[in-house]
Amino acid sequence: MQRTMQRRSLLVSSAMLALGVAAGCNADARVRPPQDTAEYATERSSSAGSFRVTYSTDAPVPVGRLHAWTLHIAQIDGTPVTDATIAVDGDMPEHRHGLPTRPRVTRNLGNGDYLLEGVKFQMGGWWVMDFDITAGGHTERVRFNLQLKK
Ligand SMILES: [Cu+2]
Repeated sequence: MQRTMQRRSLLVSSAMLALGVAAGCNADARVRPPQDTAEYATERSSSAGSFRVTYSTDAPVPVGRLHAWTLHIAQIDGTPVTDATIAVDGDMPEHRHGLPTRPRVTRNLGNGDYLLEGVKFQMGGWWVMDFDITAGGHTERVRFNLQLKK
């Protein structure tokens, strides 16, 4: 009886290990990094096309160091969006983990510029940064892809 249970738990942990390895090896086609270089642009349109968002930060984007981003948010015609509320979330889809910090917009710099502080990427590889931007009574998401060198 005891022996059977031990064997069963061994099988379960082997299966879990195999799953973990598969995830780490990018075996899941749904989470492959985008191949199109346009997906890595620093200027992107939001999900429903209302906002055009640009970020600027240190170049190259640092790994393992706290740094800040400046976001510029405009309407499609270029008019700055000066009263946006911005939520941010960063993620490594292949690794199923997020950022080690909780970056947030700490200052409205005016003219559509916003200061994002507390960004830290703990490793190189493919990252996504999602911003949920609320202005004019609706919210749209913009996603930036980054390929960071270790
Ligand atoms: Cu990772």
